[in-house]
Amino acid sequence: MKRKVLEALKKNKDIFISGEELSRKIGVTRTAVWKHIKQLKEEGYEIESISRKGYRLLKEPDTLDPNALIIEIGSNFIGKHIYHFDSVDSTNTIAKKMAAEGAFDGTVIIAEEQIGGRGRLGRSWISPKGTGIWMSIVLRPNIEPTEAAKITQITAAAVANAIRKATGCEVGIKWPNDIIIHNKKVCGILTEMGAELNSVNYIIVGIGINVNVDIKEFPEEVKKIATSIRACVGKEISRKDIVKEILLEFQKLYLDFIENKNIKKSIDICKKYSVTLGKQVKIKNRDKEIIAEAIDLTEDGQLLIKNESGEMQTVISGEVSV
Ligand code: BT5
Repeated sequence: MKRKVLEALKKNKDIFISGEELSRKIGVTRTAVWKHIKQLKEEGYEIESISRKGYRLLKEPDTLDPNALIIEIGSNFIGKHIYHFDSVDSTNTIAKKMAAEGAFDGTVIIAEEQIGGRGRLGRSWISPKGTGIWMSIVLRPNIEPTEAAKITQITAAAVANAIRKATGCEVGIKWPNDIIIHNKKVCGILTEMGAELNSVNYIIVGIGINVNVDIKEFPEEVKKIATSIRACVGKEISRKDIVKEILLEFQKLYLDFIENKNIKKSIDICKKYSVTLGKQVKIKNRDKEIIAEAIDLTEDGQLLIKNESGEMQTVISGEVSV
């Protein structure tokens, strides 16, 4: 109901809409309308109310309010169900639990803060309150477990496109899971799955973005390698606008994969914005480290490299430094 009140206000942004009209449109009493308006105001929405004229939405807060997001993306799939938490351990952990309990394909989990945010291989991901995007998407694709890495490439392409669109910031993609600005990390992607030997039960794709995060507050070793969108643009940026673009872009690229059984569109974007290709790179994989030239991305998202003895080989994951 609150979503319907908000939707009506958003649709009539510059004009007043009377309590009577709202109650008729939504099918609730005028007292109920008043209560929802009061709640929206408490959540930070600036709503002007004038007797005999009604209500008018003046300003929306930059919270990641699922109601506002759902109205704006008008989603048919990714983000049809959005859960928003104040503070969590890790959105990926919550998403996994929800997926195991039957959450719908395309469910999105967002938190204002993570106190146990995770990177790959047990590393931690710093996720301060209210200034970043810490979110996970539950997916249930009918694919082989070996294809899961493709989801990381789809996500990298979607996030890069979305940040460029929403902020104008010229981000690059560092294979396989980093979005960077001037060689510093602004976003990391963590893809995890629940699977049998040859079938995927669910995939969780976690996205962490430093939007308005103050990097100065980070520990010394992360400060050196991290940046934020605010630092790139020079002003605070709406997290909601970026989330909206990511969900829309991701849906487009993911459905292309599901329907056409290839990730060509995503790979083209990853190549276009790649900061790795054509360069000498150092790739760390478990305890092995190789120096090689990054040549290309294969059609399924692996990195094609030419090693020091001139042999070509593909790498499915790893730590790349340019
Ligand atoms: C990643 O791992 O880059 C994946 C990060 C995924 C985070 C999202 S947030 C929502 C969802 N829920 C989670 O719990 N996780 C996902 P990796 O490539 O292993 O990089 C981790 C390294 O990045 C750390 O060891 C630090 O050096 C650095 N780091 C940590 N926090 C950072 C931050 N906020 N910004 C930039 N770099 C950071």
